[in-house]
Amino acid sequence: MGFKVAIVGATGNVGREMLNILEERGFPADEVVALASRRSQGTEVSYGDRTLKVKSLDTYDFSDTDICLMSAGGNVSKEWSPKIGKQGCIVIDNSSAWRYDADVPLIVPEVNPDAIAGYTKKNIIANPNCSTAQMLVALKPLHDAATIQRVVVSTYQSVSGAGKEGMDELFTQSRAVFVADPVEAKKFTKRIAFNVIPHIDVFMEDGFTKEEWKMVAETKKMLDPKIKVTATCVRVPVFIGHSESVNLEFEKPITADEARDILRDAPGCVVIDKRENGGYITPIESAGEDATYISRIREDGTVENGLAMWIVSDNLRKGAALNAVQIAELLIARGLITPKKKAA
Ligand code: 11C
Repeated sequence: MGFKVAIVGATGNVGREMLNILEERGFPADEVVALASRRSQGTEVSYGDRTLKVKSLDTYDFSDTDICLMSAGGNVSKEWSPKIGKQGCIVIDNSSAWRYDADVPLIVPEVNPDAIAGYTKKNIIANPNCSTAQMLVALKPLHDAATIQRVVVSTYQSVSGAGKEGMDELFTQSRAVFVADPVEAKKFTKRIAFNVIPHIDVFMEDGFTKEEWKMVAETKKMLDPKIKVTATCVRVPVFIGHSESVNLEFEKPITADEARDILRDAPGCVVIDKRENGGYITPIESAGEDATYISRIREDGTVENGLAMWIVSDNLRKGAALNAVQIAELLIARGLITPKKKAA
């Protein structure tokens, strides 16, 4: 007997990718239910070779559902995740609504799998921000080897991080530029086509943005509260795949060769690092892939025990949907969940 899984936000970029990934990985689901707001009720989404009709979240009863993968934004999650959790269904939430709650584990399975046991307080598990998830997949094995003290990261984030509207805006603006139509900015604060925007999410009082703050807070919660992190998050005209330029300062010496060897053996990591033309990853190549790619690993002599590197991953997969499905797989692997419906 398999699990009953609900996807909330099934019509969005991440919801659709969740359906793809459940199917691709042969997740042991007997039934998958696609849910969204009343507005999307009746819309069709694909789950492998099946077509699912989207049902309304408002009227759905979760009492016989085992796992809810939620990707419908913070407000929906704040309202619904506790109600769903109280019905005995474990919520794996992709929004930022619960990530910083001490009673909710924030999990990247390659980084802090043991923290998952804490989910029982609220029946909610949080999925990190895409930029943090991919960075920590690469940083965890290096931290274990030489103890990271400080991280300086600049991101190059694709428009799909801002949802389907973000992708549509890049497409529409690019077309408008080519046909000399007026270029309108709606989703982003400035034109994104043939431009970059150093602003993601809202501004905080200290001048950093919330996206930058998330990278700090989530690294501390999942990897090590002692690590100092400073981030600059930038939106770039790329459809899928977030890239990051990362400078690390370690407590102990570590060479670029040692880091490369460690990352080659690390779960979820693929090293592509030839010091020649094209010997590195770009976001286009990461789209549709599960790995976190690491390139341009080099010693940074401006600080003691410094390394610089380039980290790229598909933000909709490892940054969101894949990580959520991996969390569900971790629950099963650790025997923390069994299907509510037993075989007849
Ligand atoms: C972006 N990282 O690229 C954001 C999207 O906190 O889950 C995900 C926001 C979040 O715009």
